[in-house]
Amino acid sequence: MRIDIITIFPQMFEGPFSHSIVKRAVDKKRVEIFLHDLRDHTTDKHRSVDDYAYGGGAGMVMMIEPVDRCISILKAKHNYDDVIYLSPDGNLLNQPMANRLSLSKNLILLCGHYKGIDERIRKQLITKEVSIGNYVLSGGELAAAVLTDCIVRLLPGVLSDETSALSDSFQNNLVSPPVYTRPRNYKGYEVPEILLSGNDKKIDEWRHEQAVKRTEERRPGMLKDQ
Ligand code: 6GU
Repeated sequence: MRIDIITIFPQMFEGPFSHSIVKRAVDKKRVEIFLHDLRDHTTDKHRSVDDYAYGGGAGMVMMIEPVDRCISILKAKHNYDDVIYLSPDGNLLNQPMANRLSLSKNLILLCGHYKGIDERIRKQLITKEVSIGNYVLSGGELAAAVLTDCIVRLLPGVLSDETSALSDSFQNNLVSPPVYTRPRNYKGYEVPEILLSGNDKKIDEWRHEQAVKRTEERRPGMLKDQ
């Protein structure tokens, strides 16, 4: 997979993409991630990417021209499955959406800022709008990093069998059961006896029961999210 991210803060991605699973996926060539500084696609000497809103009001608006120029250059070289705009009013990201997006070959992610982006970008250039939750971030960068992580870990060969994405919370409409590691007794807090029994069948049953119980308690509406 190829992911092109258009942003005015390319450095914001250095941390999230140079560690852990995303780094491993890049190293194993399961994904190529390219960061594009929107300011490199401006034509004026101030390299401005935003301007005042027509009709007045507080807040600057991201201009269409640099975005269009950047996207056109990319589209001339690659076919994109989607051009995604990260926006708090987009479709809420969930696991089924991530699963679907992970089947893409090439994606463009556009990070917005300021009061928003010129509506013509959304109408003419964007094919999907994604939000990562009902709260407002300062810009689309952190959301794009979240979306990238969530997609990339699903790509074939990125996770090992033991950490397979199939056993993730949300993948079977169930959250994960509790897990424990050494020591067996920590300051009097014990590990459930069943996990020490060596009976794999019983352990699987227990884990499933716990997952169902937790899902009912914590995510009663989970089935409805699909
Ligand atoms: Cl995608 N962008 C911004 N700015 N805020 C958000 C978001 C995106 N998703 C949730 N909050």
